[in-house]
Amino acid sequence: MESWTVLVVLFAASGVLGTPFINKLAPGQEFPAKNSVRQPSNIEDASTDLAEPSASELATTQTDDGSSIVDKVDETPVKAEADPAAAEAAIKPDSINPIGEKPDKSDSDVSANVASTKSDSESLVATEPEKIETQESEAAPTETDHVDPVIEEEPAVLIPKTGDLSKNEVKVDYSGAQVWKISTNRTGVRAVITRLRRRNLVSTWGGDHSSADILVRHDAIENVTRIFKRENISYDVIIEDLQKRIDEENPPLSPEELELHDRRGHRMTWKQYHRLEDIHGFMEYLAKTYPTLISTKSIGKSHEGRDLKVLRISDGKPTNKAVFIDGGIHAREWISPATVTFFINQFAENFDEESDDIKNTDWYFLPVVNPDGYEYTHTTDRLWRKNRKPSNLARVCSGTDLNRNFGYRWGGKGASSNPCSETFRGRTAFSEPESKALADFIKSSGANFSAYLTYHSYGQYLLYPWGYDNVVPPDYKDLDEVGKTIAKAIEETGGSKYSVGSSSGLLYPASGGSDDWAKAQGIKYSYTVELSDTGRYGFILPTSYINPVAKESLAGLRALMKIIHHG
Ligand code: 0X9
Ligand code: ZN
Repeated sequence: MESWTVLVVLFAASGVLGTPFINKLAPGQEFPAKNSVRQPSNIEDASTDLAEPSASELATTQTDDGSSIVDKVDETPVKAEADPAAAEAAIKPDSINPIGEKPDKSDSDVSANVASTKSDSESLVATEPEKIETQESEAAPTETDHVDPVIEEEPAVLIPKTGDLSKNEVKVDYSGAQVWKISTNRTGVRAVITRLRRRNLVSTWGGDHSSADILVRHDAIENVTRIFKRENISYDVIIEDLQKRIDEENPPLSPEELELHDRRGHRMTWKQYHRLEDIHGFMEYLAKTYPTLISTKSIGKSHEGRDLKVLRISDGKPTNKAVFIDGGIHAREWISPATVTFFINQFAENFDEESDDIKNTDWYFLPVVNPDGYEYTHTTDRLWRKNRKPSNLARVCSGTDLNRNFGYRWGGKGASSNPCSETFRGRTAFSEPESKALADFIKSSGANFSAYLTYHSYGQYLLYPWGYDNVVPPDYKDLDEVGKTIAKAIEETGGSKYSVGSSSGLLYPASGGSDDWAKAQGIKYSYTVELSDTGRYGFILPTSYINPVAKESLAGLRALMKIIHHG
């Protein structure tokens, strides 16, 4: 009998005697819920009961180039969290924020830290009291029209984006659309991009505090080129024809290869971006094949009724650490579920040979947080980001950005109240079944998570909280140091270079993210990992990148686990 199997048997036996953390799973059983996560009492109450905008909230404004757009005058007050018992002590980083740009008018109070110090969470207790501001939570940010450097708040212009129009599900065609990289260091450049986006001529892909990647619609190229010329804005075309890239991105496997994989019991290959069915089939296969080690559980359903499937790997030792990893919050970031399933495969198929750091951990994986959006990117619109729940507002636009819907500082900067926006925050905190299920699971699982890792793309960043504003938690030095260790481990595999920093400082303020929420629950190592690349392919990363990206990410994960187990 293999040694880990002996261990499992031993611990399973101890379970009969009532040890609380044992792995009591019979073959095929789902893993049990546990009940000991420290839970700030009313995080959910952070939800805001926003009234739908009335006609009087809509006003017509003029754009600079004379055209008329309909702007929503968003003065709807956002109720602050009543009393976030998980309240963070926030520190203004003195060296972390590289944003040199003068913020938008509504952002002028960025430096006025919003923080409260009521905390029942050890890890959130301030270590440097002199730097902590103790403003009460009632003073949480109320502005909703913040313009951030990359993904900016948009007015409620009810212009449906691609994917909203096609109720008959015709595949969205990106022929002739281009992706441009623009340096945004010069004053005024972002304002121009914002105007173009409001008119739906371009949309935001990525970027950081000094550059923006934008998608320019085919029929807008002439117009946008003219405007950029007039404004003296230079740019690089990084993708000439987006549809061509999309067509080449995910070639089907040969029938022989398919047959080979089918016989193995599941269809996952990491040579392809797979449909949800293959991903879930793979998870079920592992649970069936390794019933004493692996189990799956549907922690809820998506809006369209798909399972939110978590896979747990655990040999059931009571001394194990616990780690939660998710992927696919944003539908179009295909490299994320591919990477998370790669981790699962590595640990599941080689558990015996794995290091103690891996074996002494209870692993929880949710590779596709947004299954409706993910499927939609396969069937209809490759570049869909949000979930697929229709907005109540005239049902014109669909989808909430799940990474703006989590109930910590929900409704603040960088999260839109416009259902047509790519960063729509949802009607209330946790209004979406997917984000709610994830949070409910973390709260109720009983696992004492040491780390929460959420995989996104792109940009090659290791981001730690806070995302909601340009402040950092009291232990940010730990997060920064560990982030740098992870980045070093990735680079040392001959891999990519990752930048490390707080997400608000390195990218842009964006509230309602899952990482902030996890941190506010007291999970010490909460990171958003923005996988490759840095913009050459962006979201349309060829399948040949799956293996190298996932392998280097695994090296980073191992480095984190070493710290979690040995300090
Ligand atoms: O904007 C996001 O949600 C993430 N970037 S992405 O390009 N994948 O969309 C960054 C999230 C960082 N975390 C928070 N702002 N809380
Ligand atoms: Zn993302």
